Amino acid sequence: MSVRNDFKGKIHEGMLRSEGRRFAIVAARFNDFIVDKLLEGALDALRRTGAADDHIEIFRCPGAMELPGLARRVAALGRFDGVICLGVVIRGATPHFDLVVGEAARGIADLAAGAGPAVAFGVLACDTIEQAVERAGTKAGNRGYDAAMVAMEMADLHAALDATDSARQAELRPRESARQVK
Ligand code: INI
Repeated sequence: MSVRNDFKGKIHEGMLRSEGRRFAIVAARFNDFIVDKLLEGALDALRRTGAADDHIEIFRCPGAMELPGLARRVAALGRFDGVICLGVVIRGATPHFDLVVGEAARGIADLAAGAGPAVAFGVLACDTIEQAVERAGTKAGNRGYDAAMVAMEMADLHAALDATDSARQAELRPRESARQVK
């Protein structure tokens, strides 16, 4: 059976569109020749789906370890519908690979699970530079592009959920005030 064809109830799913929405890209500078390719991919995805350049802001930090802290500050500004986090961590280059990747992933996931804007994780964790290059616009796609698509889908879903939530609140309000009058 195909759920899409057979299911008669409501399916909540974001659309891949970014027109009128505001996005922040938070990108580390470490391994910047690869991060810049992720950044290009993310910008390409946002522009192709309708986001205007003046609705996109880029924030840079030294390394992937700094991404969660900066992304949290940026999300708290309150003007973005989506925050896209980009970085590249390469095992060969650091004995504290697991620490850097783990902290970046945990911090960004914490933020994504909060009540703020949609947050996407576009951090490459690779054994070699070649693997990272493959995932940044060559053999294996572009994870920056993918992360931007995730951010816009989730931003669209957040907006739809906010709208149903406010409709529900508006529906409840007259009943609540009627109850208080009694
Ligand atoms: N940061 C990265 O983004 N990628 C790496 O591969 C990396 N290596 O190899 O160490 C890296 N380290 C820096 C780290 O993110 C912090 O900037 C640093 O520890 C200062 O807090």
